[in-house]
Amino acid sequence: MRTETSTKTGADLLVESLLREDVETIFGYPGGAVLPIYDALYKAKESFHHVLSRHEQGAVHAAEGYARVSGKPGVVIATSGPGATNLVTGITDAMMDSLPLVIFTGQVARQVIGTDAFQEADVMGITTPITKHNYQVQSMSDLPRIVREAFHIATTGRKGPVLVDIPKDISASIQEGSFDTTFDLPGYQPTTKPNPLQIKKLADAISKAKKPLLLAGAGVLHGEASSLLKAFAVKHSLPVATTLLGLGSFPGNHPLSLGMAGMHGTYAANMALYDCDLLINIGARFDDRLTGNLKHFAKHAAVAHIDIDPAEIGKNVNTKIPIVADSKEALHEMLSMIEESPQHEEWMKQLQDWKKDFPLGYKHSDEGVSPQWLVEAIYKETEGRAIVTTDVGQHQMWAAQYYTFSDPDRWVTSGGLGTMGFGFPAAIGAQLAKPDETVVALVGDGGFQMSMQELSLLQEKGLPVKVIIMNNESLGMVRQWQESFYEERYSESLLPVQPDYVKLAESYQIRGFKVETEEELQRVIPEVFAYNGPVVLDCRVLKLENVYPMIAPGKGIHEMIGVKP
Ligand SMILES: Cc1ncc(C[n+]2csc(CCOP(=O)(O)OP(=O)(O)O)c2C)c(N)n1
Repeated sequence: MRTETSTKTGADLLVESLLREDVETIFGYPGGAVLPIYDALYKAKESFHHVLSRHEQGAVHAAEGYARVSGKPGVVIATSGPGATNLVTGITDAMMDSLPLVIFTGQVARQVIGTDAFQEADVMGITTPITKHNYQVQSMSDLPRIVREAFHIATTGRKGPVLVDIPKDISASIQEGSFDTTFDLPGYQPTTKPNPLQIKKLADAISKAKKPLLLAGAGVLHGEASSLLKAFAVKHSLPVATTLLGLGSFPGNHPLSLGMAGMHGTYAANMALYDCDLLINIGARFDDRLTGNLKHFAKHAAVAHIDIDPAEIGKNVNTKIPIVADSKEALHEMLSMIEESPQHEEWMKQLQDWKKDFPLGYKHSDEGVSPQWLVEAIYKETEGRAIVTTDVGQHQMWAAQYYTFSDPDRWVTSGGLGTMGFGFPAAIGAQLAKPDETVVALVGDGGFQMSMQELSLLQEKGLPVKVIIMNNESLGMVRQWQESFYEERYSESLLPVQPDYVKLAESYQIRGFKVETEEELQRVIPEVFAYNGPVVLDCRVLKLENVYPMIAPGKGIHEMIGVKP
């Protein structure tokens, strides 16, 4: 809380507010309604690193990647009308995956709002259902408080995107404004500490369980609770399955890990979810891609659900032990209050057998690069330590299956919304947040073509992102569903006409490679990672390979197809 008075423009006040929030990096794109803001940023350019995306959707996905790996809020600026509407997919993506963003949109001047003024869009109406909260600033003196509130709301409780719409007359007006950030949000008081009585109930359930299972979701990562999760699992010898977004919250190579659960999860993880008698969900949403047909999901289990968002508890799955809390606080209490471990030797033996008898696997082919092998080659070359971002589709699932994440915050994917075009700009944000880390954007040929204009940023900023296109000349996941459920009618899912990605990369002064065989890949991959700069690798893979195991739509979690001993 600070109160100072001086003569400033609204845009100056905004810039000052951003400095007070320790913002260093801003992703954005200018336009008429944000000209005063960009002018103020120009004057403060020593203080910020502004990243000029080539499309506003690129800016918001980059901000998501930045937020995901840094833990800090991603900040985005776009102009009114088309600038703001271009953000919509990314904002929805951040909302679904609980990523903290603060987005500033320009708006037409207050006196013309509602007149269909040039580049006017009802950003408040459009973004109300896709933001955690949104504001339209009505008075310059409110601006510092609103910015403070926006950062507070985005980064506390269940994190998410908050939008601040700023009419141009407010950003342009010069006033004697006071810098007052005092706020009071009585209706917004997220519960972070667990109720000890509920932890006691959980302790009791654990002591009696014969088939206990921990399910770790993205909430473990958002709560920075990975090391506590590991300590708790090890203390009681509890097996752990992770969701797609929870990968890395528990080491994938740990003996207690069952790997990823869900539509393309491992046999062991899915059967454990089917058969367990106590399911302890920490920070997962029980979404349909995880549960399959709810009729069969954890049907023999008492369910405990730990979530910072009370609205998630009991939403999809009946919950016996609800615990509203931050994952770190909850695990902390669980570690100190729960002493008695379950007697579950038989269960552990069963799980080991499932792991051993039904591992993930694929057959090599002489006809080209196996996509799974490509992921394994990237894993080996980066020693499992890269930050990996993906688009959505087959490559995303193979990355989740074959790149074993052992550390938190190295996996950046679009889980809830499933947004093609996410992976490449998200990698740019991740690389900006972690300049010294190896960042791989593993993308599909379909998804990459939705955001490849951001190659300009690799060139301009010299970011050493390794873009690896898993190129199956198709919208692979759509093609797979058409093969499996639509009698091979490949309606608009094949992409035989492709750009020359090597020339495309070279036109941005980026190194480009193309490989078509595993031999070539083996030769090129060390070069890709040894090179201290951006690379685009067009890797042609088998066109008809499918992702397995799979739970077909409408089926139960135990009804996987493509499981081979
Ligand atoms: C923006 C958007 N449009 C459409 C879809 C539907 N969709 C899901 S996966 C997929 C295919 C993706 O193809 P590609 O990027 O080449 O990846 P692949 O599945 O081949 O690995 C499509 C079209 C989507 N997820 N996102």
